[in-house]
Amino acid sequence: MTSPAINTIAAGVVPYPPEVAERYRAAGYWTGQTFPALLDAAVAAHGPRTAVVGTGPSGPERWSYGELDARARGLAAGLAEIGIAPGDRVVVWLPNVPEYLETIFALFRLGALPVFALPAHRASEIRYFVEHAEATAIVTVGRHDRFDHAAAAAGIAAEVPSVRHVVVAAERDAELPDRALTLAALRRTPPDRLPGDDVDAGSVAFLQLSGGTTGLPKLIPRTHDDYLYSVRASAEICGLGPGTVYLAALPAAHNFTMSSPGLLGVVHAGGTSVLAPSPDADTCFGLIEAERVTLAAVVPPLAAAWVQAAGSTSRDLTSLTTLQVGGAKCAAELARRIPVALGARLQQVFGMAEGLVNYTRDDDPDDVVAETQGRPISPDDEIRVVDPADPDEREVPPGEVGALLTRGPYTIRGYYRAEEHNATAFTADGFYRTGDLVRITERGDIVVTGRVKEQINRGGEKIAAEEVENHLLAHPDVVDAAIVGVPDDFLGERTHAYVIPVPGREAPRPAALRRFVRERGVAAYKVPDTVEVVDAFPVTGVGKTSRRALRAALAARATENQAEEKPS
Ligand code: OOB
Repeated sequence: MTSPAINTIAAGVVPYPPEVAERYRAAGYWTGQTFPALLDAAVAAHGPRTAVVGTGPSGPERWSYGELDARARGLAAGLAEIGIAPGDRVVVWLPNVPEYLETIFALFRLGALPVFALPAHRASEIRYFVEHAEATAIVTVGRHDRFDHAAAAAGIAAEVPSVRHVVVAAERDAELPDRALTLAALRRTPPDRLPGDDVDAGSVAFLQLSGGTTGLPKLIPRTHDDYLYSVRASAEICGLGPGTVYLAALPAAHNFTMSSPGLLGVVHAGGTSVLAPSPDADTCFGLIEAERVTLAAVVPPLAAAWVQAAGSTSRDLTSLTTLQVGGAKCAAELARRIPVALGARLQQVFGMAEGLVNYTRDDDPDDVVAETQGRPISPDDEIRVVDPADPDEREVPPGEVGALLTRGPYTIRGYYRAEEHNATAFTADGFYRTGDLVRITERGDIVVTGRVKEQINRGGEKIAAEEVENHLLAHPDVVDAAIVGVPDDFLGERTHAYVIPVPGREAPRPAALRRFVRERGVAAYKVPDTVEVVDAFPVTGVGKTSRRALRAALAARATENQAEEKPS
């Protein structure tokens, strides 16, 4: 007798229309595979092969697929014992340690949903994820990057009633805040069957973070069916196999690192993932040489730093066959230098946590690889390029720039518990408004030319202007604030804050305002790079005063100034 399949969560999730889901199944995209089944298949086919290499709290680790699975099952048993159940949300706030994979597969084995936080996030962001997802636990590390994650998590747990447990990847209990548990203390002998074995592949597997355009980041519900389709197809496009050695240089929890084809693509292919504790060239070149890494994924500023460092390295990088660059626009000049400097093929990756991922392909001509952001994974990824000024969103003529809308077998139909926002982020017929400006070349490749969304892309790290403005507005001496992206040679963009002080009071100093934002507990990359105190915002010609118009005018002025500063 088979038990009825578990549907993890449904409330707050916009489902795919049944006839669309049926079509994706019939086409063979959605296979019914779940995350536990993905690991089962890897263990069956590649059990003794090395799955993961990295440095955890107790030192260097090297686990086979069999060992990774045994750890995940053991941890799942312990988590079940403390009450983590199918459908529970658990915030995973871990740096690139092997325990990251152990933790997410333990949660998948329980049918519990990881909520992926970035290691750079701080208390204000974590508290929001915990509250919004009504998480029952937080899994984190102790001190990392000069910040006590465990203490911060314990502080949040004490304030948010839904959180019953803080679990820490740490060696000794002595290092822990009160009532926190170590991963090690939770490991048990697992039962033969765990709840995750009965999870419906059509239900939500985890909640991923959006870069965000409004005040607070949105949570993205991805199903087993949709996500694993993108993982398997990505692994195929990128030619992964048991011989693949993948270097995770960016945060493991980012969608690029996780699934494009990333750590999960490697599990599907039976390859090896090497988790880099830091993305810098020194660390990564050392790992490339030591582990004979074949594939790595970076954002453009990192690619530039690696290209620079390659000139003087004594490390042997010859194993590296492909460097993937994505998360932000890769300049064509940088793209052309990558193969020369690193001896590796470039692959551009234009993706988004909401779904759609595009790759340049191995057999694309060099110019296409250098100058485009590739084409979609799936023949059923629907792409519309529309006039952003047209209320009817009519498509622009072929080859012209427009706003990118997309719908397809691994693109969400709505954010989690965000009905109001969904009404503007998605069209009535289910297309996601990406906020990116693109054009499609004659060959069908996508070129990203800009964006219409209120987001700053700081070297791949996404910043919602409004979120940072709200932090500045919390300062008692500030009446108004506007954050703009300023072109930056290294990062692509950095942030500049314009701040209007309360009249009659002494204007706060820029350094004090930056410290104020940092001390509110936000990721360091969101702290404005520069702050300028002004009496009023420059007004546009038409005299519009909406924040959007203001930001556009300020951005234009910043670009002009930069051009003036740099006579060519
Ligand atoms: C990836 O995902 P997110 O969710 O952090 O950010 C998505 C946004 C895109 O809408 C676009 O604005 C920008 O990041 N972006 C790019 C890009 N890749 C992402 N803009 C220009 N060129 C590119 N190659 O960033 C992400 C997810 C999966 C794979 C790769 C990246």
